Amino acid sequence: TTRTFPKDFYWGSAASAEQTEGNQHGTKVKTIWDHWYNLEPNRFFDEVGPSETSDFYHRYKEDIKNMKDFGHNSFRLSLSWARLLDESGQLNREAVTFYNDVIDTLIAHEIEPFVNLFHFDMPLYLQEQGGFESRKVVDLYVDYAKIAFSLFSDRVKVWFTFNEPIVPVEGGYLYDFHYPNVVDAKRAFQVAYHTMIAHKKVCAHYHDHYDGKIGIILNLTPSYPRSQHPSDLKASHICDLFFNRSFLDPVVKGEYPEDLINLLKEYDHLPETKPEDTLLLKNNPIDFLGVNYYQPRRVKAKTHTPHPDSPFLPDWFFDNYEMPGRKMNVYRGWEIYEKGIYDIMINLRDNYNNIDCFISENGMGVQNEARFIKDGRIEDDYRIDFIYGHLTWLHRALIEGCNVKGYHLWTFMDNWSWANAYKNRYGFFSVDLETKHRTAKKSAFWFKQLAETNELV
Ligand code: BGP
Repeated sequence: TTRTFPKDFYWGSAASAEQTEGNQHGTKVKTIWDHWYNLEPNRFFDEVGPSETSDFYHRYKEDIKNMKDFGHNSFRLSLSWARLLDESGQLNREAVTFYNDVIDTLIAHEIEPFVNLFHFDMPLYLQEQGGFESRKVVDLYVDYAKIAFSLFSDRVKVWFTFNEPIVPVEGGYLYDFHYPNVVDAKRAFQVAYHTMIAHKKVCAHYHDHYDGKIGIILNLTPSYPRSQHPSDLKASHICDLFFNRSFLDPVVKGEYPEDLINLLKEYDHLPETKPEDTLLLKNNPIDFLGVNYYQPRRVKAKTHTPHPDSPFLPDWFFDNYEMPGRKMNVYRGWEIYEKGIYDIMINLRDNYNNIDCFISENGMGVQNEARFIKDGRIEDDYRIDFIYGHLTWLHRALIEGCNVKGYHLWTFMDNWSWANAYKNRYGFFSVDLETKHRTAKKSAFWFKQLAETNELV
């Protein structure tokens, strides 16, 4: 069967500043990642840091031409706060020139720029002032957003405030996989709450002054219970509250789920709020939701009661469950469950006003792809299968009335990643780490055909 996608469907890929730009030394202030990488290089696979990554900073013209040649009509990038502004809030002219030219080059190639303001890359000096635990940093983020809009929104019509805002909360304040790697739920929820306030303030400003679209990118992980037993259902409900609805509900519905508030109240973990937040939260909905989907969560009732002295964590309320027979991406340790993308869309259709959305990330990281080279090209049939499987379900969601407007692969070219450096490769293009030479993989040719015809065969 051939599945036809709408004519104006957005096809493309996504990337982030810290992971692709390189050119970190002396040209920008340090981010938490530059800092952490120097502190604990052993945490990172094969000692490739954000400085040694794909060098988009110097090669964006070639990359954008490749995007065009391989069917992209849209591309998501992020701006680096640490590159655009220095510690005293002064504009870095070189950064402005760089982003201006990236945006102009995209537009010249008829590729719509989707611009994200924050992709995990907190400037270190602001983390030292408390990061998003601090209201002052929230205000500085709003200032940064205003500057970005004033510089680029004459040409950029699709903006995002944050990528996966829950990840720095989980990684930095609950489970120790991002800097500042503390385990403290109270601080975690304060960061989550302030990130939401920052998001809402920026949406308010944007809607007051500009007429493009503004949204946020959330990683949604459908949380499937092991069984229909009430204890499993309850476990998966709580998991969903923490990992999906803690951001999705305030973003789309303007309020936090009551069950979540009650639970945090019960454990004395409610964040500090201000009276004026209520209206801000209630209003200022988004225009466009980016959905990152990689894997579902499978959840069962807790088998042991957590020790009351152990630090409070969301998984006090559920255990993860490995479904027998599940399909895995063994390199990343993530389950592959294509139907999850459909379940997310149906949930958005039925419970979130059928909000306009697109798949802002989906993809497959694989180690040692060089072993798949034939005649100089990586034959990544596994990636084609992965995309095909997800698009089949996405197409079904579309037919069933979901407002899904596009699909972006993570990522355009292999890049540096937060926890495993250059180990798992996700790109349509491979990058030679020594020469920085780019080579299209088989999936890039397959995607080109799809994007240029809108037909999934
Ligand atoms: C998402 C992030 C991306 C990217 C991707 C792949 O959570 O938004 O920045 O890194 O995951 O994950 P990883 O690189 O950890 O394999």
